Amino acid sequence: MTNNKTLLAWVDEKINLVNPDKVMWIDGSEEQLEALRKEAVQTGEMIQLNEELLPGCYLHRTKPNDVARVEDRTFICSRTKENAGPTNNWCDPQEMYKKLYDIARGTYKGRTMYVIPFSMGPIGSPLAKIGVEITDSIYVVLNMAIMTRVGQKVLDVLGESDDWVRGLHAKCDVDPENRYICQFPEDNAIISVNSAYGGNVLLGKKCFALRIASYQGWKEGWMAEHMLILGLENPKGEVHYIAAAFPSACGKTNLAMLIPPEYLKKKGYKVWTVGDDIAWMRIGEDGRLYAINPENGFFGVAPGTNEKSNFNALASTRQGTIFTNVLHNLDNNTVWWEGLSKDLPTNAIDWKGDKWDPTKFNKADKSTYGAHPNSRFTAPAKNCPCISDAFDKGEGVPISAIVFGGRRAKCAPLVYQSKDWVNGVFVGSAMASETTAAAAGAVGVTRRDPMAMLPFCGYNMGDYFQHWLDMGKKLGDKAPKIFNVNWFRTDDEGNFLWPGFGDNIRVLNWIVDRCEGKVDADETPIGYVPKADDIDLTDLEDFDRATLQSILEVNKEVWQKEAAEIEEHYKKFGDKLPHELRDQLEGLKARLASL
Ligand code: GTP
Ligand code: SPV
Ligand code: MN
Repeated sequence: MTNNKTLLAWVDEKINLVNPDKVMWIDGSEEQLEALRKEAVQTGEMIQLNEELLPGCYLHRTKPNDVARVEDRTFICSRTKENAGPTNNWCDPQEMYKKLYDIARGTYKGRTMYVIPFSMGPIGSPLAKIGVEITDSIYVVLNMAIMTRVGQKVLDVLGESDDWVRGLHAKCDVDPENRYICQFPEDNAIISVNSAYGGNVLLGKKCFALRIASYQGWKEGWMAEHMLILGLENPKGEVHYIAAAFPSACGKTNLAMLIPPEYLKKKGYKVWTVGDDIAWMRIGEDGRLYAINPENGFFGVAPGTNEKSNFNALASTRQGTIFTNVLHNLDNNTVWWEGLSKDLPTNAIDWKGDKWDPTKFNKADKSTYGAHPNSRFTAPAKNCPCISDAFDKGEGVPISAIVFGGRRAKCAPLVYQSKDWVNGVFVGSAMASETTAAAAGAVGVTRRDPMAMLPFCGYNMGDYFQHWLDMGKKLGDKAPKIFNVNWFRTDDEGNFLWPGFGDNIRVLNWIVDRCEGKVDADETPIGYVPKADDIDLTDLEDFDRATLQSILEVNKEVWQKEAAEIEEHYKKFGDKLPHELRDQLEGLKARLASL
């Protein structure tokens, strides 16, 4: 399939290491993929679902100890510890290679080695990059074939080039004690052992498109970000593109596929999806920032997805989709998860593979759930009813606004605009959010997650902040405007105050109006906050302007506490913290003091 010497040598080396019975190169043909699906069904690795209701769809269950990313076992193995920085686990690369090779050695015995050439971004796009993943998992092959562009076409574009990312995955015994997800930024290399779950093993996604790519972007002058990309079309037919960074399970897929409320739809508002998780952004010839989605599918959170909350995501999963760790409804051989419908299936198998007892279901107790809280669907982007025309275009879309956001029960207002780019970088660097089920560990704990990149930045986060500042200098007055949103403010009983989902377009419209200089705002110590009359609340039931006012409020005491926490957070970066950001913090403190 290829004469690329660096690639052939690497594959040979890995064959000698893991010792497979057979080697299969993934050519991207439907015949080859179909044969693999059949094999996975035969061995029980996947269950084929109802051919009429869910054509080409499969269910897969991972081991109960392997259901999310594992941040404490993820390493950035740069040559020096300083390059990994204070927010990443680090290990000396030579030491880690040895450890991982010892773990992986001989583990493909009795198994097939699959070699997957893949492109992140439309094949041949100037913004795209190529990787090759070796794996012993058919599940990984079939997911990669949805999430990326795979096969011969990629090798044709690669030619003799040495510019490709090396990804080695070995399931081994799926032993959590020996699980490691390691990035070697200077070597363009990734090694993942002892997992068979999503972000740990689909190496094109977080490992390459964020951890390795963020490092490449730093070196090459572009940005790899944990951002959705959407196009907001107004009644005049103009489309403004917005990129938004929210931490895992904080609403990127939902926002990217938003359906406007009926009356705005009638007026002609529409949202087009370019991407739901990752954006690669470069400065274009006209000096603006252009973004592509390097992925080809959606690895989306299943729970909470339903016809009403995210019609387009659900529609995307109706064919050619792999479901992971959802509930299997035996009555009609389909799938179900909490929040899909009110009726609980009565004849079903839960995500662990046990008979499910719906009478025991208790919303407050996750152990009674049929689907795992981080259960996911892997759906082809082309299934999405609102996929943007620009999705497959390699040149990317010009970004008007960058939006940060997270889950904050209190503190952050519904939306505010930063004063300028540097202030926006400050806002991103200080972002915090309550943790979710997307990573192993406690859920609901507030932590600082700069630019939603805490688990994904492949180098020193102090340098990453500086890179953001440098990009702003290059963009000058063509820089996107930077905003912050929070859909998750709650009342004292923990109920969400803002309706969210489709109604978030009311906030996006304000954001675009601000970009166009069409609407005024109130200046506060943290930035520009909407005047309550400027957020359109037409047709919103159970939500009044007084509540809106309450979630737009910037409270002096709350923000002084926040500023103190930011100061604490900044301490980790030591000398690496750009002085502009320290000045920003001092500025915020001074403005709060005089409030
Ligand atoms: P990753 O794929 O992990 O990066 O997550 P994501 O950021 O794409 O999050 P996603 O859109 O899948 O949403 C995660 C959870 O947040 C789901 O349970 C949604 O139902 C919920 N959610 C999304 N948007 C909103 C919103 O506007 N309001 C509220 N209350 N919940 C939301
Ligand atoms: C996330 O956790 O941000 C995801 C899912 O998008 S995973 O691919 O597992 O990282
Ligand atoms: Mn994500």
